[in-house]
Amino acid sequence: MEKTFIMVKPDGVQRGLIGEIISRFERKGFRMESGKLMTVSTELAEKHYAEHKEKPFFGELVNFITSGPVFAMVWAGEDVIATARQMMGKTNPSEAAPGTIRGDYGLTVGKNIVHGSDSPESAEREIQLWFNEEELSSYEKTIDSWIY
Ligand code: IDP
Repeated sequence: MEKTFIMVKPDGVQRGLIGEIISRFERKGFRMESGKLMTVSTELAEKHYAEHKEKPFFGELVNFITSGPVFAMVWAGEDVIATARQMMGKTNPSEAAPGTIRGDYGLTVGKNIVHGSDSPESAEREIQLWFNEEELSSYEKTIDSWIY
């Protein structure tokens, strides 16, 4: 089963949206396999956003993601990577469609509530980066036969 890394960013945590975001993925039929509230170190933030190192907003991005706790998760399900990105909406909330997480709750690109891996390679890299072996679990739900 495909897996992806989803994170409620500090703005989403402060605004009380952890439950709402979990709920949307749960109701869709996806399965949470790991989840933790944590404060992000500068080192982890810089590794996570390494592809944006040269961008002018990199410093701001690292400062923001380390500014307060985040809720980090692994979600599993068929096509979860692409589907979760659809459910999150476009990076800039002003362009994200209503009904998406960013479209419903965000206003600016710097504070866009949620992160989700953008490819199978990123998902694998990010899951390894954010979770250690003991924190990763894989299980089945009896409801799965009604979803698939
Ligand atoms: P994604 O989160 O939708 O995958 P990316 O292009 O990978 O989008 O950018 C990572 C994060 O960097 C975005 O979620 C957003 O919070 C932030 N970001 C992207 N562009 C800008 C910008 O122009 N100014 C400030 N922050 C930005």
